[in-house]
Amino acid sequence: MKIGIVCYPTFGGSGVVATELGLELSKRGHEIHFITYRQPVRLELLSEKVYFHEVNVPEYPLFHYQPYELALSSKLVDMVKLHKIEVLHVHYAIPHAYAAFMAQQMLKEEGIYVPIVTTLHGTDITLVGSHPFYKPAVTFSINKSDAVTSVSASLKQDTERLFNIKKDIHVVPNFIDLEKYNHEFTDCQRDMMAEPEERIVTHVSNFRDVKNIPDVVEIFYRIQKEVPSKLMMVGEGPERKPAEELVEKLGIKDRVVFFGNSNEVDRILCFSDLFLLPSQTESFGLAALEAMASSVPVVSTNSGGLGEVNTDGYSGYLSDVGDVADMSANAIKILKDKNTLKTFKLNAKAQSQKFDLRAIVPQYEAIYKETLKKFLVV
Ligand code: GMT
Repeated sequence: MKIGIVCYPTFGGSGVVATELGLELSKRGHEIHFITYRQPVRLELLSEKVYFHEVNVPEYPLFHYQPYELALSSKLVDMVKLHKIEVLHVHYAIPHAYAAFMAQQMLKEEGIYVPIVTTLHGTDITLVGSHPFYKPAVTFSINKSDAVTSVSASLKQDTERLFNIKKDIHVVPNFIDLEKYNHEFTDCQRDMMAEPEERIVTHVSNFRDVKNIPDVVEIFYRIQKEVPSKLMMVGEGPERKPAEELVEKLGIKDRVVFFGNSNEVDRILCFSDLFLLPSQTESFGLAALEAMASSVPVVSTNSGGLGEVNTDGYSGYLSDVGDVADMSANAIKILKDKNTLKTFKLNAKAQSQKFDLRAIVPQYEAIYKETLKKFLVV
């Protein structure tokens, strides 16, 4: 099949899922066309089965806002025609589903029919999409998609609660390539980061408000009082600077490392003992899954789809949003005793196996096939 993938090419989870999906689909024999404004960060290798088409938005002084979705729709029309793309899979409703619908209508005028599969990732629904300024357009584009998927049952429920949806939403969870995590780094260079008796606590995100970054620092502050430990903060975003200030204020600067965005998250996870994810909301929590695949237990909130990924008392613990005391106590429980930590590490790894891409990617393939079949009959 020839599949066009539209996504955000940045470090965010939706772009990562879209890129990994495209790469795996190409290994399974499909021809993949990424159509976005920059080469996706995890897309290192282009091949005869993987193409990248850049969407350019020329600057024009009359426009206060440059019309990206217009440029994207036009690019989609051109690419579908040029490469005979059979299915468009758009990740993140705004503005991708909307732009894809416009492209579909333009192509229809020329007798070309291409179905749209839209994957909802979370913030496109819970934070941005439900805002009154966007809601009518998001509702419209979801209902006009030929198939809709969401990354958790919780996100499906949120979508149905917040929007007037007439489509059936298929739940297809985030996934990981477990083989990539079966690395046996002989040396994670752990000793560069911590003393042998210290535990390593890690947080990875885009440092936005929704991640509750001050809670990460506060939880760690309580942990390090009980268990000698270090905190690894990975990622970049608006909450990084306030977090650095808080770390300074709490007098724990020598115990915290801020890495910024990193392409070596797997190495950092390799030497980590615990992952913190105290988010206000999280449709799935890909970062938590990546941690578990590296045998790192997760202390998180129970918001959104996190309970579908992290099992309380097994792969980690779940607490109410903002309950820093409970999350700290849970973290200490895991870290304090060597045997308990070992058990949680094994459990975290076992839990991640439920989300192996070999089990999940065929679900998307089945959706493409089914959608194409229905679409061509109508
Ligand atoms: O986590 C983020 O803020 C980035 C965001 C995105 O859209 O790229 O991630 C969302 O999609 C991921 C992939 O499906 C999910 O694993 C994340 O849980 C989700 N983030 C939120 O719901 C806050």
